[in-house]
Amino acid sequence: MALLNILEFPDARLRTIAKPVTEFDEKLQTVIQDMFETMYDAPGIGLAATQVNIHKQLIVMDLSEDKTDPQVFVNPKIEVLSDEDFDYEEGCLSVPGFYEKVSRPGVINITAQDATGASFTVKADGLLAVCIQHEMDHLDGKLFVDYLSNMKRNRIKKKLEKQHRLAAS
Ligand code: GNR
Ligand code: NI
Repeated sequence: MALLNILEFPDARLRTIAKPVTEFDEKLQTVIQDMFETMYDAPGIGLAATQVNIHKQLIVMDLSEDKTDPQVFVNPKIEVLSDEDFDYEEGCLSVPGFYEKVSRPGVINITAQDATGASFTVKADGLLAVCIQHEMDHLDGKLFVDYLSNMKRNRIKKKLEKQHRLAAS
């Protein structure tokens, strides 16, 4: 097991488009284990491989109160089921310390593969719908700050850049 380094905005590597997972091998199982360890340690409720500089379509998540419900989504696709948008105050381990309201489709179907490659479909609303869409954005090189005004995003960028400068010196 290993803790992985989480990239932070505005790191350009967070803009990389993830490629589909094709091999459901031992190496994939190790990456999944390391991603869970990193997510629980952070702590966070989800983690996309992009955030740990692995550019594969791979997401781990645990939305349970007691951290007993690990979920893996490989090569996820979503279908929007409702025109109704849902607003949620989002945060991100790659944008530490900042929370802003984001509006996303409220009800979706997720089709993905599990760690063994088996396909499944789940209907999602509420936090699960928010989280999977937030994580799938990471796989497309997108961050929740991209939904904010240029002014808000730039303010966050300057603050994090300053923090990174201080941490490096
Ligand atoms: O831990 C996280 N919490 C969170 C809260 C509201 C909306 C989305 C999230 S995901 C985030 C972890 C993360 O950055 N995943 O990419
Ligand atoms: Ni995130």
